Amino acid sequence: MDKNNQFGYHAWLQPRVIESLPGFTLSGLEGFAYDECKKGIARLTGGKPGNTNIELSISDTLTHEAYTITGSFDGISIAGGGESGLLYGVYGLLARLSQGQTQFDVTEKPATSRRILNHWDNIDGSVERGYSGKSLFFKDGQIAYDPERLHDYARLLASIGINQICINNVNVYFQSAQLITQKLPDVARIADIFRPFGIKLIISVHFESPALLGGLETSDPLDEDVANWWKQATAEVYKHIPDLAGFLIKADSEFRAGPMSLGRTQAEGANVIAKALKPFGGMAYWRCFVYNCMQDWRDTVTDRPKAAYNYFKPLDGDFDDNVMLQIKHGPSDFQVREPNSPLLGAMDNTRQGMELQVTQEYTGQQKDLYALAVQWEEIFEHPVTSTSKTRDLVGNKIEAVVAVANTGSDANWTGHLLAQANLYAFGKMAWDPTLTAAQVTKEWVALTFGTNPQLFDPMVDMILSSRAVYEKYNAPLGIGWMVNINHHYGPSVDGYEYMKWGTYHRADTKAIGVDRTSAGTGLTAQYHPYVRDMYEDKKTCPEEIMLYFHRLPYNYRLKSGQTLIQYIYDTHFEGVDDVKGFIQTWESIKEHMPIDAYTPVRQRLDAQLKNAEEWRDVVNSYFYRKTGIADEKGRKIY
Ligand code: GCV
Repeated sequence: MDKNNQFGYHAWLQPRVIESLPGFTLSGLEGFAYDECKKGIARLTGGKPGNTNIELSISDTLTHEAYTITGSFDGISIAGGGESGLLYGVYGLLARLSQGQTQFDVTEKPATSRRILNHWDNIDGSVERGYSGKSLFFKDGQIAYDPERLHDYARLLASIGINQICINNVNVYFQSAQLITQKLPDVARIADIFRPFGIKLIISVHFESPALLGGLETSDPLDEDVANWWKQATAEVYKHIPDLAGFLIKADSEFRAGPMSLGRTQAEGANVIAKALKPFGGMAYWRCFVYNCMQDWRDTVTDRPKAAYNYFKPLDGDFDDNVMLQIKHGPSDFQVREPNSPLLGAMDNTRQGMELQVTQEYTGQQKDLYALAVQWEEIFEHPVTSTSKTRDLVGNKIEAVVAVANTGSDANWTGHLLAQANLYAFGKMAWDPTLTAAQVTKEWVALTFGTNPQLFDPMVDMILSSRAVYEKYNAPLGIGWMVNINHHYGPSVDGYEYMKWGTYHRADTKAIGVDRTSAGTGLTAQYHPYVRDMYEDKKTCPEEIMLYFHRLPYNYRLKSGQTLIQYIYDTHFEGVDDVKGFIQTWESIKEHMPIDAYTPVRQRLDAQLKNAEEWRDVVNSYFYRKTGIADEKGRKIY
């Protein structure tokens, strides 16, 4: 089937003629936004003639990305602070028209100025932790893409406010390291596609590039030749891509080289690259996913979640002003439930961005339905300092919101059709972190499927409940990591237990969990006192995260009166029943959607059910065998 005809290709920009709309004319500033407006209006009206005028203009009183939309079907004005703002205003109007709005008095400006997607795409065309086909940018060691598809992709991203993308994996191997030396004209052509949409490129670079690409004896950041190599290479990059947003660097992390292996600090490592970027206004995005991935599992003192704070907090103030630390939202690694990273907001003199994952590495791999927006709402809600308002990322010193992309060559971009909702939610919530999961999910369903209440309400409820459902059949109460090793789909309770990765639940016959309070590993002490005290005490520690901070006996009574073991049994049975409920819901709304939307999702729900059953039986059997405690309800445990 032609990709453009398959449901899902247009995502939330569905070509759906809305009969109640008048015909429109356009006036004002001609250019890219004007053309996008024209195309969008044709998509929604089918080119209906009429005389409701839309006027486009630039307003000096607005900031570059801000916009206003005013008026009604008597006449509409869109004003942008700059070209990007005007374009966002156009997409903003089209989305509102799609949802039936008729009067406009809107002022919008993004809460964060950097809303970034990181692609973990390899030059061979594979995508690390990608569940939507192959890379959109690379194939067989070359830059290779479908220009029309990339153009459509750029439009999708711009329509939700994303303004930077990193095109290659943070795990940089030799060929992708060469992007900044050998392949610049090709990278520049990709930049050309994204530029009119207000999206700038980032390139992941190898920390040892001076040695690897430049033939130097060392990549020591304090070596003068190394500094010069970075300066020259970066200048060359900017000749080809003058508006490159910067470089992204994963160093001293999971077998990747970094400054530490050369006896230098993270700041010294980041600054040598930042200095090369500085004359061009580029940013060094420096990841903080630094931990010992060769831990002896017998070592009960080292605690991986403490690592990032331990490495970076003492360096506050040492980083150049064009270094942005990129900090994963939780101290572990994109688990279903984690506290916020204690490093977020902890440094007064260092620029910080928060990294999320739209790709569902540990959250169902786009086979299982999982509403990430629900989790992000909690993450944004949670205070990282005691003084700032929650959901005020900037007040909490978070200047950038980054997410690992969930898109690829699959016709519907995200593999699971409903995983489009996660990409949509990311852009919208990065723009406005005060939006709720319910708001963005409703918007996505309305834009993608329309507002027929017979479909709309059940679909919204199903999506919104999906995070809680996945959590029920996954690892309990925030303990995480009970996944199959390496590929991270499906259950393996002890899979990571006797490994080097620093991810242990330490379950025995009596209790489970790692004590991370002051009596244990002391992770709690890394948090602001307000947050520390909450986690420190079992009475105030939110129950859903209890096993992240406390070691509990299986007969520990939760607030519900249930014992921990019974909670594990009950939630795992419930999770499976809930997935059966998803299938019923999907069947009940089948007639209200196209068959090519219904069928692939139904297939994924069937796969999800099998996965949930596997989780239920593996987890319940594991704990039954460990404890010998029977299920109060007498259900079958293997
Ligand atoms: C890109 C986890 C993932 C890796 C990923 C790494 C990272 O460990 O499993 O695939 O590597 O995080 O974020 O750097």
